[in-house]
Amino acid sequence: MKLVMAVVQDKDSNRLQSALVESGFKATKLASTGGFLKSGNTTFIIGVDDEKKNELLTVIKKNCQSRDQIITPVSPMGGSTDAYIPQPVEVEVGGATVFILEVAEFKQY
Ligand code: 2BA
Repeated sequence: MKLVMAVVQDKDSNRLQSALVESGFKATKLASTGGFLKSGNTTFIIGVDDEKKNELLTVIKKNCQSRDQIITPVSPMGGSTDAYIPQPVEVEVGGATVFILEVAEFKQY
């Protein structure tokens, strides 16, 4: 069994949640915050049998899209803050950042 942790954009989370239910995957949805952008994203934790892992990854890939996001850093990326004029920076936020872990044991009581 695997534990799949997928960090996705909030905009994709409802669509992905529905697709997971439709495809028969059990998932837990957590509100999370990206360390870099400091804005909300969504983390799904999904326990899945080994043979269903690839199907799950296909569902995640299909329902999450990457987008460009403009951010304005509040301080310069290193160096002095003297005469610092914030400049918007464009970053591409991925469709999904996925971690796949081996599950040692799984129990439900
Ligand atoms: P954030 O940390 O808010 O990052 C959003 C996007 O900003 C990233 O998209 C990346 O394009 C850019 N970025 C992140 N750190 C950067 C840095 N030090 N310098 C320049 N640009 C940077 P993604 O890579 O697609 O990541 C989307 C979200 O997935 C992240 O949100 C974070 O919540 C999570 N994530 C990504 N990699 C992770 C990792 N290795 N461990 C844990 N969470 C991760």
